[in-house]
Amino acid sequence: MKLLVKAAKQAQRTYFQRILLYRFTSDNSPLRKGLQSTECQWLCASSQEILTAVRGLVEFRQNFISEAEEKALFKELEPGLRKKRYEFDHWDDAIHGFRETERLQWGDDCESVFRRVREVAFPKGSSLLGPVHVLDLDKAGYIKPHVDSVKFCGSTIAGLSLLSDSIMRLIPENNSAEWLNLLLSRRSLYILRDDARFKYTHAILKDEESFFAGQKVPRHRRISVICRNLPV
Ligand SMILES: O=C(O)CCC(=O)C(=O)O
Repeated sequence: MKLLVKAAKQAQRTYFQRILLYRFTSDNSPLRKGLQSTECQWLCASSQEILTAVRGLVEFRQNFISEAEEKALFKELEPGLRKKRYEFDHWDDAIHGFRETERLQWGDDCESVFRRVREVAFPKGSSLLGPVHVLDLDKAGYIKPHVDSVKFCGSTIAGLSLLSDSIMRLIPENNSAEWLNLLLSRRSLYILRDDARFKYTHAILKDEESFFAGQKVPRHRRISVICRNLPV
């Protein structure tokens, strides 16, 4: 039985590792020191140029789901998540302090949320990756910079944030001196499209680094519910 559980876990890991292709940036990056930034309510960037470059490719919808919908999603997910342990020593150390699952079938309350996500985030008629990916980050968890695999995911990534605010950082792969910070508020939806998804790494910052425009954004346990389309 133990062996079966181990094999199933390994298979799930391999699946998600194929989805995520990791790229790392230096811890000494000047970005961490908060150089001049252009600020608005949910997007903060190192320069006007980079803001212009991602216009239309990074989208954010505050309060995309209601408190009742957040509760409904949590109620469906929590029993399954609770059975798993947070993993802090992943062999490739790419995600730290997480547990994850995927889900194909949802109750009616949740299904209506996904209908709305599909409507606003994905090009009409595009095929979505069947199961929705659910990532539960412990308060001490974080995701290092990576680009999702082009082999398994298409042009668009759309993520709902449950339980906590967090900071997502995007860095252009060809210029690690530039950056964008997205303030992903609880119950919001973010959408990364085309170049923002292919040419920028994205990361979820750890609590200690979680600042937006100079303000601390406490990172608690956070569940993200991520939809992707398939490559064409
Ligand atoms: O938790 C999130 O919203 C981001 C997840 C992520 O980086 C990914 O699945 O590629």
